[in-house]
Amino acid sequence: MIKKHSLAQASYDQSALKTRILHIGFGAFARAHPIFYTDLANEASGGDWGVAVARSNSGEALLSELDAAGRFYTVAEADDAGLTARRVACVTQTLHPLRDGSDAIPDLISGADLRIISLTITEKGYCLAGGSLDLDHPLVQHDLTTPETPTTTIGTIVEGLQRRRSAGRGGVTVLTCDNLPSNGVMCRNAVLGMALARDSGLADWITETCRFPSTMVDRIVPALDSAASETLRELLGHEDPNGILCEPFRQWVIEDDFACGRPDWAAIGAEMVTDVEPFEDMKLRMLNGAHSFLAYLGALHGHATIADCMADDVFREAAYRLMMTEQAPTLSMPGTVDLNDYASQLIKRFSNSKLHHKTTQIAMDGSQKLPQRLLAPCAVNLEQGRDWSLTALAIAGWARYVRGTNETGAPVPVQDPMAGEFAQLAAVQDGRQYVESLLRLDQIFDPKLAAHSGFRAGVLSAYDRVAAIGARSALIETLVLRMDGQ
Ligand code: CS2
Repeated sequence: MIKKHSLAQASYDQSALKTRILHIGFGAFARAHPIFYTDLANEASGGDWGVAVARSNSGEALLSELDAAGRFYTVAEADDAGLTARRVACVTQTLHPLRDGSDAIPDLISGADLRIISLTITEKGYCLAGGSLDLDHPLVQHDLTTPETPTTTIGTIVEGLQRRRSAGRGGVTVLTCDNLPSNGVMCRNAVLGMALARDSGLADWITETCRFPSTMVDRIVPALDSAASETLRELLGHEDPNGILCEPFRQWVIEDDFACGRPDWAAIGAEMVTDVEPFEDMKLRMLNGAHSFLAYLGALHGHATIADCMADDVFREAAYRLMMTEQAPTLSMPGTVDLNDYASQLIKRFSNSKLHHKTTQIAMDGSQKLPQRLLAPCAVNLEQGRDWSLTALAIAGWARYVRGTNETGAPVPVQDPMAGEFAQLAAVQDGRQYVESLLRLDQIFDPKLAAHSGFRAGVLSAYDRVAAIGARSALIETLVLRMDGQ
């Protein structure tokens, strides 16, 4: 039974909106964050900001279901105080290349109404290698050979911008909402890398007319599970396959650099700033870093969700210590930000028992996440002679997790672009040899860091402890050693 709840409806007219934003990647996070902000901004400040939503790989049927529901879906915010829900009304159109043809998205990009292309395509969607577009990536090569039928999001955007330029229109803003460091720069590098490989005139036009602001996006939005679907059904009286259940907290820090306007997101709490980087690093290290730490070590121990980890004193204390002693000291924040408050707030958010945020969901794509979440702060700590023993356990936990089983021997899902490589190594190696092989994967480990003798020794010994006594005992051992050393 839902304890206390409310359900709000938009008071603006959906049919009066224009398709000013194309959002690619209509997954759980997008529905509860950037699109939700646009709905609230329309409500607060008016405007005609409609959003066309697109998916590229899976989810074709979900988009058709959204059309059938009048393009309304529900965002429900849940915590112990109850449930507050809103029907989002700003979606004007849905697009899927398999359903609508490969011209649909590029043609929409070339249209006169469009102002912004926003993205939630996950880290791997940018096809980057070392901060530039990976020109050896098979899908990138495909998009360079047959640019009119692109398969990657980056290829689709570049093809759309090419058509826009040919139509004599101005540039747009490409707004990344993914958890990459300097995400605007990374997104720009990917788009310009593809454009340059096609036509330097196109690359120059994009440089002159388009903008790529960086953003820090934050809201915990687990994939919809059956319990969340049931809560929505109870609330609405019918199914909402595109509905989502998330935490009440939301934050969006945006570099205010747009080519041709934006919704009034500031009116409903977005922070428009000139430099997003400190906020991105804070969130990537303290929130996402702690998430990955809990995901690998928690899943190995048998904790199914982040809230389960928080209900375990050892994991909760270790996550807080990781944030405050190994991540916060690597940040330089504006004076108004109190990192201790931030860490305490994160522990509270992680403890929300209404969210069933699976450790195995967060464990996905570790090869794309480890560098910015755990390895970058680790390199700072090594350089500054600071303790990084909890980070070592997180890296060791990842190494142990990608072998594909937890501590009871039960299988855990290893979903990662490098899963094949991990499986090959795990089949024939373990211990020192296995860890050394992982550290040689330079798509994950910067060779300078991997060659650091202190780093190698720390990760090796953490791996030994996790393998020998298990994740939870290894955490206790590390926390006790620290207290002894104080
Ligand atoms: C999580 C993020 O799945 C993950 O890797 O760490 O999705 C996290 O929940 C969001 O970034 C929170 O804003």
